[in-house]
Amino acid sequence: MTSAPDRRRLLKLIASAPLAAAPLAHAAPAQAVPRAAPGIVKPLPPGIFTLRGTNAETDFAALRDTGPLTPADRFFVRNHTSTPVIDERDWTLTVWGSGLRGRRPVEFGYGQLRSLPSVTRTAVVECAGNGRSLFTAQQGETVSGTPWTLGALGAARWRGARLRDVLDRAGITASAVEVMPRGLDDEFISGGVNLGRVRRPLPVAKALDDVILAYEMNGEPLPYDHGFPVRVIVPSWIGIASVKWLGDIEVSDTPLVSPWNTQFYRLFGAAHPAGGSAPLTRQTIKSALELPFGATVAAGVAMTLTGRAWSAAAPVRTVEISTDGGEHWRPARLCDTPRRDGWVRWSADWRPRTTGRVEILARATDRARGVQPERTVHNTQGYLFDAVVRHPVTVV
Ligand SMILES: Nc1nc2c(c(=O)[nH]1)N[C@H]1C(S)=C(S)[C@@H](COP(=O)(O)O)O[C@H]1N2
Ligand SMILES: [Mo]
Repeated sequence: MTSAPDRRRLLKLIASAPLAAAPLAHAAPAQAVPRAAPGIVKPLPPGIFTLRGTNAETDFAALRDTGPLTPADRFFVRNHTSTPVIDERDWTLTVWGSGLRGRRPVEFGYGQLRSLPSVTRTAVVECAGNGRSLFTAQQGETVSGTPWTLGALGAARWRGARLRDVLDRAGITASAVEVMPRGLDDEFISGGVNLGRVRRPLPVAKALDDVILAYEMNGEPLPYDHGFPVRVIVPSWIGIASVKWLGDIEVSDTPLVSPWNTQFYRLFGAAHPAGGSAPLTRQTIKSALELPFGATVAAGVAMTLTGRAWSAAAPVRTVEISTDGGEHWRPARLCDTPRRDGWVRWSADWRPRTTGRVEILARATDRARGVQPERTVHNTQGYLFDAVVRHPVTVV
């Protein structure tokens, strides 16, 4: 297998050859490069990823030997369509709309963006639907959408320009209320309807607070699948806010809508307001074992259970575990200093005594006094699963 930079160069050659005059190469970079999912550029080895349509979920057990940051080659991919291969020399960001002085659009080149003061920050990107399959597996409920287990997230160190600096330079006015970043990937067709390119409004208060226009992930240029050349990172918010392959940002003095804040990414169902909840913003609290579901372990042999816990509201405070289906609980050791927008690794020793099927549970609390509930209130699209997961293990 060739190294990452070689692959990138190769892909660029393939992508730019037939479309030399086009500003963006949307041609599938496929053929010459082996890959396992339609539209994803990087290799997706079994044992590290589970393929789910146009997406790839990280197998949680594959994080066991990784540190606090998820290596780019193990980071989950959530693509509405497919990864576009874009040449940074052809890339520009257009900022436009009624919320700019004189309503004049302003453009930024890649070099220009990189020459702005940079910020570096560790943040989790987690899909709002992470854990969705557990609504069915654990609560017997029907939900629509990609049936993720718990691996639709990753933590990385992102470096980029502050969105605030870009908006200031573009001439954002005091009357702007929302901004809407939009991706350069293909238009998304859902149920035969063209919903246009991925885009979702972001209130100005959040946009001016801690949002980054990232060009680096874990000290390297962004990989193609994670938004090269530039993506939005919205710390602590659901993954859809962190628009990849950023092409333009509308700045508006009136509220904006897109399918991603109207028909998707709100809570619908019996327990929610008629017509749906407000658009989702922050992610929730979860913990997960670095062990496959249904793993087999040996009776009488001491082992160390490991996992991770994370919360978007506040740093994790405690993780407790139960190895008998929830009857007895004990504290797990936290292996990292808990911080907001990151996860904490935890471990606990266990010597399984009796053979048979058991459920291991891990329950996190955070410093905002959040605790994982026993059940998550159902919503039809299966967002924000936060219940304690009953992780099946067979002792032999
Ligand atoms: N342009 C664009 N941005 C996007 C998406 C997409 O399909 N296109 N998917 C979103 C969703 S739903 C998630 S969860 C995250 C996933 O980021 P990752 O693929 O880098 O893990 O990207 C978000 N940004
Ligand atoms: Mo997502």
